[in-house]
Amino acid sequence: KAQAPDIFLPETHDIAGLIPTRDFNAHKGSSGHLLVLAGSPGKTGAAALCANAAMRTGAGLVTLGVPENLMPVIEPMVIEPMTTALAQTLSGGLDAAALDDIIALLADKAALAIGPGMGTDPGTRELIKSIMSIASIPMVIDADALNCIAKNPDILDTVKAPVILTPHPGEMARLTGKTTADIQRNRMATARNFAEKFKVILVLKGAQTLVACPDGTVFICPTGNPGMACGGMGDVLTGIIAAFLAQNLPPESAALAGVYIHGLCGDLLAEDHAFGFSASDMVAGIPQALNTLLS
Ligand code: NPW
Ligand code: AMP
Ligand code: MG
Repeated sequence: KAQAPDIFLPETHDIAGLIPTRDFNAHKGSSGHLLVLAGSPGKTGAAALCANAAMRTGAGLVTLGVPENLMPVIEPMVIEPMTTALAQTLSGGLDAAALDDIIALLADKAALAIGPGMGTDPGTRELIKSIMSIASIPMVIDADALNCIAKNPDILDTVKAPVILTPHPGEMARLTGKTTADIQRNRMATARNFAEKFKVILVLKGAQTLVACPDGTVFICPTGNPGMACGGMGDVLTGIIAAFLAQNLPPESAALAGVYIHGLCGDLLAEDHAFGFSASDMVAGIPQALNTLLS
């Protein structure tokens, strides 16, 4: 539904039409292989939530790359995703020395999700910038990957592939050098200007998440609720959007469908409890949200 020539309030049927359908002969190799780079000591949950959410959204295969010392911790947290150990910094985040292994991992992947719980060690910052300028597959850039480029967002001009950024208002403030209050006062213009300037899809999270496109179009998401104001929710969103990218949805559709279904999933959980549901509950609820949307 158009609110203004370039502002849209998507409805259920608009989103349902974006969801990928499956061939009778589909197999895991035809449903998209996603690479997730995430996690650091104390933030393994973010990595697991993101990878598990991607599986629940229909990615055929998910490979989760984490700092090597986290392998014994992460493996019991992710059953369906595969894991791979990568070089780490002294404080345990992913290190720039992991770049060659990551380039090899990227070769057969359909999409990349980068950032949840990664930390902002100098070695991690360097790695994230290198990956962004080398990768040629669609990517979702979230959380610490946003923080790592916040002082130098011009790096986005060097990215060859379609990019979806998913900042919450605090991360958006860091990206733009403004305060969180500035961002919240001016959400629409902030999201649109950034998307137009850097030719990216900018998802500005929070109540009524905005999806801003490079051509200046902005979608206002009607789903979601305050019960979702708790840790890990954004890490789940990143996995959902990245799974849609891996299944070949165009980036704008992946972002829009991802934000809508994430909010719908929260709304279904809030029918039983207004708050107190968790990001893990969201992961488990994704298939039901997809089913509700399509029924
Ligand atoms: P303020 O204070 O108002 O200026 P951070 P994080 C703002 C990982 N996680 N409306 C607000 O700013 C993530 O993936 C790991 C308005 C708030 O204080 C990251 O890698 C978990 N303002 C890392 O931790 C679970 C809003 O932002 C500040 C807003 C740090 O991420 C948790 C907080 O942002 C987490 O996901 C809103 N809607 N939302 C795990 N289990 O492993 C946010 N703000 O400092 O970037 O911290 O988002 O927790
Ligand atoms: P993050 O801060 O990265 O964990 O992301 C939080 C996620 O929960 C985003 O998708 C937000 O849009 C969503 N969320 C948080 N608070 C609310 C709210 N009050 N209403 C709707 N969605 C919310
Ligand atoms: Mg987050």
